[in-house]
Amino acid sequence: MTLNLQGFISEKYNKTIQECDNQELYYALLELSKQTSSAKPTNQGKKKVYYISAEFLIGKLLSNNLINLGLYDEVKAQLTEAGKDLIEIESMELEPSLGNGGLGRLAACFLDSIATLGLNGDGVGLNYHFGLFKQVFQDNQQFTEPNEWITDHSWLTKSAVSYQVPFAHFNLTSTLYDIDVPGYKTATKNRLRLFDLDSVDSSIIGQGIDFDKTDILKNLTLFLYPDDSDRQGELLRIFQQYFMVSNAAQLLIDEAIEKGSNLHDLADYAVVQINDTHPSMVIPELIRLLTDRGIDFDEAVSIVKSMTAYTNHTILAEALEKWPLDFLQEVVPHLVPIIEELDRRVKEEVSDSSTYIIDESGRVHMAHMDIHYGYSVNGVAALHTEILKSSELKSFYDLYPEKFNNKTNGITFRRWLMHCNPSLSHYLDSLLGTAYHRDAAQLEEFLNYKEDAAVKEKLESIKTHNKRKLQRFLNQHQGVNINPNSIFDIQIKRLHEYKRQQMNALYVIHKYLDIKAGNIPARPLTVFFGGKAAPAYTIAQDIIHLILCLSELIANDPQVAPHLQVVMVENYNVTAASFLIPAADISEQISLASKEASGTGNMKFMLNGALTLGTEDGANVEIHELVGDENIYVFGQDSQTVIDLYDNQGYVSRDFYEKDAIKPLVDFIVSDEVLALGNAERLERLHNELIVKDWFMTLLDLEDYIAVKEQMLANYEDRDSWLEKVIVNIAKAGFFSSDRTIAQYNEDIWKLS
Ligand code: 26Q
Repeated sequence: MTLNLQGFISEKYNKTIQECDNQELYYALLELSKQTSSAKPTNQGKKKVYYISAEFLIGKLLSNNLINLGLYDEVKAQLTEAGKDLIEIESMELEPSLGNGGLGRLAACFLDSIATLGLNGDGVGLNYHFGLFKQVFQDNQQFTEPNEWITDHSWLTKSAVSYQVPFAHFNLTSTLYDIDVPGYKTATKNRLRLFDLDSVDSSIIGQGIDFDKTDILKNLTLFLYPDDSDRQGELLRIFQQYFMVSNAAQLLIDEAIEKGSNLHDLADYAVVQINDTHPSMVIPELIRLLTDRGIDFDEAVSIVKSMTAYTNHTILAEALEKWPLDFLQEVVPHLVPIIEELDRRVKEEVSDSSTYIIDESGRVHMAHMDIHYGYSVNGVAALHTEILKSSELKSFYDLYPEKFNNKTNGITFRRWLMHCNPSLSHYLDSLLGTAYHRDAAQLEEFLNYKEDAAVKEKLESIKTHNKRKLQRFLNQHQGVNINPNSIFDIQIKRLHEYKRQQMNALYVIHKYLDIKAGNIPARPLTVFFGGKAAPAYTIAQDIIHLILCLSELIANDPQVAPHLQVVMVENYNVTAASFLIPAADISEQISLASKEASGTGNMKFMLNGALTLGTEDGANVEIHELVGDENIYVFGQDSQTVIDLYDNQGYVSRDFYEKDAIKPLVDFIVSDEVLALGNAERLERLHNELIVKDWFMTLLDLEDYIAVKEQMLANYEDRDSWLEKVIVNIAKAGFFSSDRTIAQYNEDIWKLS
């Protein structure tokens, strides 16, 4: 296709490209891209997958859509000719704030792959006006602000679709907005369907992200994961979840009828993938809608059983949702008799009370409903699925072994290579051709260059280029300056104790003290952190506080600052990730073994030529298997040891704390130097937590972590061997393409034609 960008711009603004500012050019490209994808038909296949998710962390769309529509190179060339820079233009776009972390980003990668594989499937979720909060740092602490992302010119297109959603005391009328999802060079397009409520009103937001949680008409789709530390917050989440799934269920029934379904055959037209437990109420809701339309209860149950599939993303008990039946009675009383009947049937058939839907305290276990009344249960990495089968969901595996399957996560290479790292992607194209764009396994051809000095030199210069790009980004966004000649060591992910950012902070303390003692490292090190902490998660806030205090302490210490820098990236999001990941040397994947279901950042780093420093957890295990011992840095206790320690209460953090190598590091958290910069209550709480509880066993792995990290830094100096490892990692990353993951979902679960 030949593109005449100037013609398009003239028609819109009656100006030359050169005369337009970046904002105007952004609007023009948004329109061009929307027009091009709206001209594409949707897939007309009979059966369709509905990927229902509370989160879709899609990131900015302009460049990605241009890439997928095959317009990127042309647009970039024509802009460059007029003296304009696409990166600058893209910075005009506000990042949609429709997700929180891994689960949401996975959903976004999956939409890209579903579209790219030409499968018939849409994402269904909510159109949160402010999404997840915006993180700002002040006084070395995290503060939260509303994150506005919807403007007059946006990717959303209002549709004519609208449904009535019944609640206890009122009905709500929804409005559906669509965002087109063009596949990579495909003839068809897919969609993200986001339901909203016209009456939502941001004027109820007060201080920070506070608002009246009882005013459902005004607050329903304001925020993702509103604070649920009180009863009103929990009720609001039930309102949100039911609004999402009732709309989704009505949509899929309508679309099936349109294509000729008589509802008895609904499962031939629709399959629902339930992304974690947030959309679980879709099961009773579908049963309700089918019985309302004249299908008897038994048949409705069997139809729903053959069309719903559940993905588990966590083994942390606190994340598995359990709603008190009273709460459901208060919000969605019409679902209660259905859930009770589903539970009665389980109790009639099954003797193991640990699998009941409603427990003896009257709480509804959403995952249990999914497993009994869906036909597939999948984990998101091989180890995770094995742990589900052997411990967390063992009683269910005993009942339904045939339902359990693994689908190791993946990432879309369009965003996480072609878009975020064009230098590397073009270089790979020049060496390997472009076949790997559609068949990522072909990246393995890159292994042939393992000993090629010219390739290594080029990889080195690409990395430096990406470090400079990150340097500019951080300078503009946060006013910090970083040293592109240092080693970039990066840990970016939501703040959670099991992810152990605190262990990395203890490493920083170790390094600081070591430099103070006169041990000057061979090369400067920059340690990057990024991630948001849930506002009600106090210890996670304390960890951010410690990192920010350390950052300040080190920056102000002339003896240490030339050799060590700590950067906590503010408001870490997809945009920041796309600058950080291509610049990384070391990928920190240091969760307590058994706790990280998969991780997907680990895959992005590997693809972009960083080496993993990680535990044998989640998909790290599969990375290790693929690249071999030589090309990854593994440390720490394995998952079985950790599971045994939990089972026999064998971990006593104080025993580790008392060790000579550990005590000074932990105590430094409450040293005079750090207390002078921070808040004593936060620092003392964190210090105490590590000594008396340390639920995620930071101190267990700390010494090994420090030793392996030091070894890694030493090995970095052998550039030839390091770059060989980099090549192996990139070459082996093909397995982690979400195209492979989605092909497996389709083959084993969805079975779309
Ligand atoms: C639950 C109850 C109440 C409030 C919130 C929640 C809640 C919210 C979000 C529970 C879980 C989440 C998100 C989980 C998540 O992102 N999990 C990650 O999923 C990735 C994709 O599979 C994995 O790679 C990560 O390992 C996993 O942590």
